Order: sequence, then structure tokens, then C-alpha cells
Amino acid sequence: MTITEVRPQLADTFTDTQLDTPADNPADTPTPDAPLVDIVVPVYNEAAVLAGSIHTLRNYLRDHFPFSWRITIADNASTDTTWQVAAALALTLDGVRVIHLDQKGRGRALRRAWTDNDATIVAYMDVDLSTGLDALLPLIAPLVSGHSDVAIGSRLAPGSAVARGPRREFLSRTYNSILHTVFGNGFRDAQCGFKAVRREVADRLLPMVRDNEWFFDTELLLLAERNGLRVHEVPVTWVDDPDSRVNVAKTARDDLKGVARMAREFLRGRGTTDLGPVARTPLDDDFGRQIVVFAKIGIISTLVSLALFLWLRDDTGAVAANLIAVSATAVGNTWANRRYTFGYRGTRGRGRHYSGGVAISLAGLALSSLALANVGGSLAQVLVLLLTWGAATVARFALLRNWVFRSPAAASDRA
Ligand SMILES: Nc1nc2c(ncn2[C@@H]2O[C@H](COP(=O)(O)OP(=O)(O)O)[C@@H](O)[C@H]2O)c(=O)[nH]1
Ligand SMILES: [Mg+2]
Repeated sequence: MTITEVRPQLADTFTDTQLDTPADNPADTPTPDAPLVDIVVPVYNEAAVLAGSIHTLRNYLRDHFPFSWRITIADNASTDTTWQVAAALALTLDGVRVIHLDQKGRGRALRRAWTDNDATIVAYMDVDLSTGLDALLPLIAPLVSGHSDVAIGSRLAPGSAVARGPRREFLSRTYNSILHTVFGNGFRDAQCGFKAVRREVADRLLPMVRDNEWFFDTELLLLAERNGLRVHEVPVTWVDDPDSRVNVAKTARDDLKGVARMAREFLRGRGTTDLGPVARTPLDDDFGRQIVVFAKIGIISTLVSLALFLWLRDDTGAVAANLIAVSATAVGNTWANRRYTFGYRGTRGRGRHYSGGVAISLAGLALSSLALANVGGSLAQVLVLLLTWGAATVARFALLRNWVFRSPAAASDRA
């Protein structure tokens, strides 16, 4: 793709009702004027700052941004003069348009503005311009090049510079730690009001996103990662604007409910979709990574099994203690290898994976039981166990890799 300076000529102003007619749905009828990037500015009762921010953003885009662009102001249900200000801006400024929704909710506004869109990349930023605009190009460029699918500003990534109050800082860090603990996600800041996504990716993911308010962002990111998409994180300079539309207590409650809902969905194997041509193709062979991750998981489950064995041996006898110790880690070991070593997340192939993994554990168990039955003495038993478990582990890796999780899995299988 060449980088050209294309000034958008669109200044369409349309309302919610108009958007519902197919002729007004630009996603269905791409126009030659379709910009590469559409930056949505969601607003709710922002009459005081809207014009200033749109001018600043527009001047920045005109003077510093190498791709073609459009600004979409997305107003829901403002009760001040936001709509009038927005409509006037759209009428007088090239490259600025406005949409209106009757119902509140920032997620709802983004969903609508991103769906009814003919741009290749859809983005959004908060109207208070808390994020320094110099982060915009690093946000968009990895999506233009195809390197990433989703890009987010981050106030918690190394290199970011953040000025905000202790309460917001604490809540943000706590929330993101909870996310990380529950989902093991790779992104650090789910809530920065500065994000972009390839529209073809948005088209696949948005129908799965249920939230229409503040949890919308988190849900989108979790779903992106779950479906094997790449999320690019850009450290930002953030100067907080204390004027806020957020009801912190309610939003925190809703966020926690959202986390619980997503955790339940993921545990049930849901949250994956057929990404079609948008899916990332897995590498043919990532043996080195697989074996190191497998070894880490193996060490943890061996330590757990060994502790159980030593704890139970005097009461149950060595053979029974071995049976319990190995059985106790068989399922967890298979779960971890399925997820981390071989990268499967959804339900597809799950039955086969678990029965294969557990069958291999049982074969290892038979081997170690036989050996145990023939030795006495505490040290000898531990040595025999480590040897037989070790041999079983080598066989386990070979069997998992070449049989149970035959690699490379098709992208849709991994999902
Ligand atoms: N369209 C729309 N935008 C909203 C809504 N609520 C908040 N916003 C916008 O979302 C952005 C972030 O809101 P803000 O109050 O600055 O959030 P904070 O920075 O987390 O305190 C601003 O541009 C708001 O105008 C809403 O219900 N609908
Ligand atoms: Mg703000």
C-alpha cells in the first residue's frame, strides 16, 4: 500500500434513522472516497469541548498523518447541545461527519460507528484528547501493514507517561491485574480510550461482543486474543481530564460482572468464531517454544505429584500413592499443555485431546507402578519415580505433539 496524502471529501451528516437504510450504509456500498482510517469520537454531553477537540484532531491529521482519514463524531442521547455543535462541525469541516444514536452507552456508539463504516481501519479516541496524538501513527501503522489486528493505547506499558489521580491509577491497575489473573491476557491496559481495529476483524468480532457500555473494550480485546489475533500495545502519554462521564462505582461493578460472564463463557469453551480469511495462520513448526513450555508445565506437575506421593505414601503404600499423585495432575497437565503448549482454546477437538492426554498419563502410571512394586526404600522409590516419570514425559511430549495435537493445527481448529 502506498502512503499518500488523500484529503477526505466526505462531510456527511446523517442520523440514526437514515443509517438504517441500505443506501446510507457505507459498509455495504464502498465509495471511492472511503478513507483508510475512520477515527470515531464518542461523545455524551460534551458541547463545551467538542469543537475545540475536533479542530485540534483535524489539524493534527491534516498536518501530520500520512494516511487518508475521516472523523466520525458519535453522539448518543446527549441532553446538552452536543448534537447541534457536532452537526455544525460536520457541515462546515471536510472529513468530519456525525452520527446520532438514541440510546446511551459508549460501546453502543462504537459498535454502530464501526459497523456502518467503509474505512479499512476503524479507531476511536476520547473527546478530551487525554492521549497524546503522537501515539496515533504507531497505533494505526501496524494495522495498515497487516502486522496486527487490533491496536490499543496503554497507560500501563513500559514507556508510557501518565498523569492521573491516585484513585483512577489504583482502580486501573487493580482491574487490569484481575483481568490478567483470570484470563492470562497479554495486553496490559484494557480501558484506555484510544484504540483501533482492522474493520474486517471488527466485522467478525463485534457480533460476539455483548456489552454496550464500558466493558465493551475489554470484551473486544479478550475475544481478539482468544481467537488468536494479534493485539498491538502502544505506550501513550496520558494527561487525565478530571471531567468524567464515568460513574466509577457502577462501572466497576459492571466490569466485574463482565469478567465473571466472560470467564464462564470461556470455561464452557465459547468465545471463538470462524475468522475465515482474517484468521492468523499458525507457524508450521514452533518446536522450540513448544518444548520449553511443555518442560515448564512438566516440572510444575512433577513437583505437585511428588509432593502428593511423599505425603500419602506412608498411609496408602507406594503404589496407591503413585496412582493418586499421577491421576491428580493428569487432567491439569493436559489442560495446560492443550492451552499453552499447543495453543488450543475452544471446544473443537477437546474430547479427543483430553482422552488422549489422560490415556498417555495412565500408560506412564502403569510403567511407574510396575517399577515401584519392585523397589523398597524411600530414596530408591523417589529415584525410580523420577526416572519412570521422566521417561514417560519424553514419550508424552512425542505423543501429544504427533498424535493428540498433531501440528500444525488449522487456525480454525485452534480457535
Ligand atoms: N457516544 C457516547 N460517548 C460517551 C458515552 N459516555 C461517555 N462517552 C464518551 O467517552 C469518552 C470518555 O469519557 P470520559 O468521561 O472522559 O471517561 P474517563 O476518561 O474514563 O473519565 C468521552 O469522549 C465521552 O464523551 C455515551 O454514553 N455515549
Ligand atoms: Mg476522560
